[in-house]
Amino acid sequence: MRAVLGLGGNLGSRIDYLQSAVDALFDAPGLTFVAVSPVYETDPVGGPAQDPYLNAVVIGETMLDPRTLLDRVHGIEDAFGRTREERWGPRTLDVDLIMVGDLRCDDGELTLPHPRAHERAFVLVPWAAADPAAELPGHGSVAALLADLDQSGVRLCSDLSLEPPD
Ligand code: PH2
Ligand code: MG
Ligand code: MG
Repeated sequence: MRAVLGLGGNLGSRIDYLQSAVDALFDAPGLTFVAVSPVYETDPVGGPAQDPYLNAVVIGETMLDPRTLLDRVHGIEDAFGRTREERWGPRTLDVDLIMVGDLRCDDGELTLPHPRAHERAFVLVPWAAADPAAELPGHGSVAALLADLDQSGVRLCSDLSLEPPD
């Protein structure tokens, strides 16, 4: 199954947190690297007044249960100093499961596909850059979703990039 993960952070050395997340995500069996997007600086969406984010998307192939992936994601967020802080507030590192194949689930702990991905330019712009043919289950093509979204808060950082995992 194709697994798409969104990466974001707006505290500390933002690019280093994102690179650490890419490395750690693929550092255990069961998730194989496919692609990583360019890096974007983005205006914060929701929450209190806060600094701009860096956002990117990373794509893998997996046979893992999404709950196993979610445990891995939480372990990585914890390892990089994230506490369960204010909803939509500032954070060093946020890793979100955007989709895992065509799986649907909604059990309070995990919702797939991500319930707000279809309206978030800071997810869809990097995703489309990494995979121009991307489809979001239940919502159609990412390129078509983007055609209806304001992308003015999402700026390509041509001086920054993420390496494939080591
Ligand atoms: N994440 C949030 C809330 N707001 N805004 C931007 N630009 N980027 C994010 O990753 C982000 C956000 C909660 O996860
Ligand atoms: Mg998030
Ligand atoms: Mg999150």
